[in-house]
Amino acid sequence: MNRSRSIQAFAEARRMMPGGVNSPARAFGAVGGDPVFFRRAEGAYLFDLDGNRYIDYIGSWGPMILGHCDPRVVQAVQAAASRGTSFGAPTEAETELAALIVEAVPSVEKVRLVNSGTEATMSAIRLARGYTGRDVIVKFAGNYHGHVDSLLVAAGSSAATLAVPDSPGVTAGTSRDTLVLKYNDLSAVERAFADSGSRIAGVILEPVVGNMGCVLPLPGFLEGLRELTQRHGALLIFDEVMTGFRVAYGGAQSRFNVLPDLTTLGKIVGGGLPLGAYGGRAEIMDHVLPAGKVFQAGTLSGNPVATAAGIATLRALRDDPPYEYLEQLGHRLAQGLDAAASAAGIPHSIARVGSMLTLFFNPQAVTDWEVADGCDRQRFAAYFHGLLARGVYMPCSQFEALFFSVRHTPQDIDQTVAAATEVLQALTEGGEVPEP
Ligand code: KE4
Repeated sequence: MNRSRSIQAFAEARRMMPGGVNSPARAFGAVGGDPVFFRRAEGAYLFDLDGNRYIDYIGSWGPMILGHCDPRVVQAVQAAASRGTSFGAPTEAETELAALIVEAVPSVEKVRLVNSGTEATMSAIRLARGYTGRDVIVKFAGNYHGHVDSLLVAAGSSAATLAVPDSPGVTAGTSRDTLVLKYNDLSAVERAFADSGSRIAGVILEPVVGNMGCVLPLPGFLEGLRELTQRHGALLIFDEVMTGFRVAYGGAQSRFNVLPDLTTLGKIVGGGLPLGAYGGRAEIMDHVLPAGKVFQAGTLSGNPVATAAGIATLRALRDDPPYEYLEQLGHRLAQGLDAAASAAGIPHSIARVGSMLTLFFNPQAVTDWEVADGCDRQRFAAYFHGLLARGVYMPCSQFEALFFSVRHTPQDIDQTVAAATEVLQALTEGGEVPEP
């Protein structure tokens, strides 16, 4: 497959931007080679600078659940932009999007719109500390919550991929108030509360992890965290930036029926434009300035064009819920990949919730970062490139979940499984995957 224009573009990009990208997750750091540059996208497909078509399983790392260029979203964005791209003053669209979020997410009574998932989680932990008057935040290894200084400790996603769990520039003072525990290990959380419960402001987690690859909460884990935080007066924070509107219209909290005190959102809620949000019970959210004293602000927060994309996306998901269809596609893909890996005799495991899925090159079911870290990264890289050469664009890291959209078809899934079967077979036969 000729990708010469992407190679040229990457060389040019590297001269202008660190690593040639604006986010390390895109840099192919974990799989090697040059990232593909895209010119356009449509539905389930991406088209690169050389005109190659790919079935897209990244979906912009989650936002594109309706597929690329959904006409309802494009039309809403064009109309909003023609009325003005930013006022720095209140608009009714913000109230409308807030109302959609409040209606959809069971634990949210009030919400603040921001510009990214990172801003949402950064603000949520500041609010938890401001509301409780306590300092310590508990997080879990392999959970990624954006590039918030105090949470960039044993992070997942590209931090784990690039083996930089702690980043230079994050001071000891900043991470001193962060306690990192093992995901799915409730007894470790019980011990932490027994030791320092009166200092813990909040517990933040991905209720279904995407940033170790897809890792599910073990039965009782979410319920146990809810009970422990309640008992010790700490806030339970579900980082639903990835799972919000993905695993269910009401997010993981509605799928697992565990209600947190605060919820962070991003990705789908902005319909592919820069938008995040954090919300929770009104009596907590009313501590946020100007209603309360916890400072948080943003020039483009609630931006008219981004809110238009978010409103169009949530209305589409609310009025014609695609989750049953996504469940069927997810089952088909998981079955197909499992059969392909088994036929090739490749040790593996698969985890899936709805349209979030990961094929782990690890026979042990992945329940936490220690297990995830034992995956065969090299074999994953060869699998990734084998599929890429066959027009299938998987997440470029073992430690990311794949996503698909309502525009993917059973035929796309079958084409993906056929390519994976060929690649995995070649991997066991000689380790080299021939160009198609
Ligand atoms: P953003 O600041 O990237 O919008 O959101 C940060 C974030 C917060 N919480 C969760 C659970 C997330 O998954 C993310 C961002 N996810 C990564 C991919 N796993 C974004 C990709 C990237 O960094 O380029």
